[in-house]
Amino acid sequence: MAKNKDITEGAGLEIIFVGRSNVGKSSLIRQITGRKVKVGRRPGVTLIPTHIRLSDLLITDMPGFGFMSGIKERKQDIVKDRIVRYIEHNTERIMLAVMVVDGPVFVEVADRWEFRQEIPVDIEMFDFLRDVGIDTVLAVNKTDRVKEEGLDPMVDGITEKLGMLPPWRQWLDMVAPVSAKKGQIKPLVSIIRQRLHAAKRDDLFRYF
Ligand SMILES: Nc1nc2c(ncn2[C@@H]2O[C@H](COP(=O)(O)OP(=O)(O)OP(=O)(O)O)[C@@H](O)[C@H]2O)c(=O)[nH]1
Ligand SMILES: [Mg+2]
Repeated sequence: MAKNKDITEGAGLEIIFVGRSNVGKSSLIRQITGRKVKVGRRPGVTLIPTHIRLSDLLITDMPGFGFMSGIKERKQDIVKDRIVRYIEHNTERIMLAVMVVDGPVFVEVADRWEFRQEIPVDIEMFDFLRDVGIDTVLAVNKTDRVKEEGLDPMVDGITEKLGMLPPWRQWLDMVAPVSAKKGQIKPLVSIIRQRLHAAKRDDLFRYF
């Protein structure tokens, strides 16, 4: 834990990965940076953000929120509160948030929450990030699980839930369909590079 504290020292920029448990945040970070983020033995039990340091840039893997089997509801609230507090505390240096969703199941899960008249936790997080003024990108992961012709309708359904009118391709600068499993991560890497370029940090391209 002390190690984690050290690694953040002097970091001026940060990219955070947020999303429900099991959507593929850690897998994506690994694909993008070629570095493995430390993971706990059991998924969903890690309560603290984990970091990779690339020069003065931090890549942060947030604990997953939402349903986690075997984890009490109260603990889930603690996770959500910690994430919100972490973001509020570090807003200044967070240049980008990547919200990762499990593409093939997102709409179904969101519908279930809405049926119970609850706001899906990832939609709540997406709105929160934008409210605090953090540039937020949506990574629609696990696209390897849909047929090619099913991709556009799937992404349209997801973006619509997040308040972006279809067709989703008009949001190419903030929506990236990816497959961490297949290593198909180009759209997300392009967006990250574009943001780094805008921040005059082309020097960091060598890490991506
Ligand atoms: N089919 C498919 N499976 C994936 C993909 N990305 C990740 N997975 C699988 O999804 C599971 C969860 O991946 P993780 O990277 O651990 O997910 P996470 O979001 O970091 O999960 P937490 O740390 O629990 O919040 C693993 O079994 C991965 O192999 C993908 O693009 N396609
Ligand atoms: Mg993880």
